[in-house]
Amino acid sequence: IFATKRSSCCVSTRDFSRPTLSSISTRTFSVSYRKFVDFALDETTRHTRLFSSPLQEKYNSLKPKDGKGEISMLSFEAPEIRHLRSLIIETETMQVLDFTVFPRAEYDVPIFCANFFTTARTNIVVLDLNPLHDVINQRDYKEKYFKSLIPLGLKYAELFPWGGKLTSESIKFFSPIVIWTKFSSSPQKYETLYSAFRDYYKGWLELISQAVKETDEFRISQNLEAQHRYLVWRAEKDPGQGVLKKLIGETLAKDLLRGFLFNGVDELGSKTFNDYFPHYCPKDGDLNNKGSIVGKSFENRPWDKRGEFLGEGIIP
Ligand code: BLA
Repeated sequence: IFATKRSSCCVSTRDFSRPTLSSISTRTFSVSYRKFVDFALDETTRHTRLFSSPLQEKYNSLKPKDGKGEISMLSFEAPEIRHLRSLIIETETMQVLDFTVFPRAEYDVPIFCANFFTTARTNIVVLDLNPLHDVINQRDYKEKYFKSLIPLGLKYAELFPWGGKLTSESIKFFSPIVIWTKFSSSPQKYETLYSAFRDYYKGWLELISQAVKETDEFRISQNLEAQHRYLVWRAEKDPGQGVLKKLIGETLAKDLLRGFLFNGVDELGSKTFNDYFPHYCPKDGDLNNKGSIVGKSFENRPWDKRGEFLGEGIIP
């Protein structure tokens, strides 16, 4: 379907052709994130028409340098969705899901974000509807999208304790319902994570389904810039970069980040990392090798039960 009907075909639930997945060996992995992606795609087709993306042809599947395991990619578009993409890494030692959905610039709906890194022992998890605009100072934007979701966030905040200090800058990309957590691997936790993923994704689909398409050019350009800023942040600072470089080498990792995972970073705007995040301003000019100049903060969850931000020292 990807090769022959790419731009004209409306994908139904049964049409998903996954050449990359069928070629994976039958070895049992302790955890697989494939059913998460299956769920999301099926659920999306209940709400909108999903088309395979032109990126699918190039970004399909990759072998790690050591030949062990597989990296699988899927990529779609829809009338409201600029880019829905998933990356699954399955090796003998890790399972990774990076599943993100970027709405088109006519929508100020949050960006759906699921990043799960799993080894035999531990899990590093971010699950969120990343707000496109400021939810710390812009009450109207926060209420518009998150008021109805606060109870969902509270439910999972109990089940998934706060993961501890993180790059302070990241908190501005997170919402009051963010799940940021680390936990030891167990089947129960995996099932709870699957349940959280389903609930958050259904919540996001409700938002995008009900969203009103923006026609005001200025607002559209603001949405576009916010999307670009997000892409620039993640393409530069994603903590998964080190793992990707180890698996496939620096050149391929960079291409995967800029061309696939954060596609649009080189096309949707011309501002640079320093334009958007001047406070990083590394003295030696070496942005890539720096962690955060701002540092790590937020030992505890900085949102209260009403979704009010409790943190201090956030750069506006
Ligand atoms: C760690 N991943 C983290 C951390 C966060 C995120 C907050 C904690 C460390 C830190 O903050 O520096 C995720 N940060 C995010 C997300 C956003 C953000 C989603 O700002 C969105 C705005 N993680 C992946 C992938 C891999 C991965 C694809 O998403 C591997 C291929 C690995 N994440 C990974 C690893 C760590 C990590 C190994 C621990 C190492 C570290 O702390 O640098």
